[in-house]
Amino acid sequence: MIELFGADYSVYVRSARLALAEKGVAYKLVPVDVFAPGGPPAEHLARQPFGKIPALTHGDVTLYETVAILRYIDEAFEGPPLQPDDAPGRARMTQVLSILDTYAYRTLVWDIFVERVVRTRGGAPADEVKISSAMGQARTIVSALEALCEDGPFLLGDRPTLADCHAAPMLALFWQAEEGAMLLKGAPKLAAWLARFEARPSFAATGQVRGEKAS
Ligand SMILES: N[C@@H](CCC(=O)N[C@@H](CS)C(=O)NCC(=O)O)C(=O)O
Repeated sequence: MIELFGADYSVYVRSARLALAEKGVAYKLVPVDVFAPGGPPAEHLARQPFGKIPALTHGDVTLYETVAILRYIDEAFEGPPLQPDDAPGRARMTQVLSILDTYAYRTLVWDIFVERVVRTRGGAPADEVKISSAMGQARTIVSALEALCEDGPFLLGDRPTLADCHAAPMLALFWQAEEGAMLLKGAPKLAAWLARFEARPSFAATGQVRGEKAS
């Protein structure tokens, strides 16, 4: 049995859950709250020394870092392949995963979604300077992903890949912010892909609690 350690509000945990759902692999989500007062629990730091979620165990295999987990899910289990067959396709998928990790998560989720949507839910004002400073990078991310987006129905063509699983949780949150909705209006292929992917059963089955902690 796979155990996935994390929280249902986490973007990165949702990426792994989407891959498991698309693959049709059963797993148990074991709650870990890395934002708990006092920090991540010691037993989680033994699995993930940086104190992030998710981590995964499967028999003797323990993994952390979401992209490694995504590849393991695809390669260790039966089910529809979630990586392209050819070298250019795999490289393109890796390029998208890298863009998401390196540029998109912090900017789209923390600097824009958390500031505009989560923080203001509690009545606090958004940090407008942080949001405006993130907009240049957000524009670049959206236009880069729009340029890489195939005609569909999936991000990289005719079947879902790990790129869909990793991109959808981040972009779905970003879309909830007015800045995200505005930038996605200028990226029609990406917006249409996101709407289609959000309608998939895997997306509904991995729904996040829209709480204070959404990240
Ligand atoms: N490089 C890590 C990043 C994971 C990550 O940042 N997860 C967030 C939740 S979505 C987290 O654990 N944040 C806790 C913190 O930053 O203290 C991965 O790929 O798994």
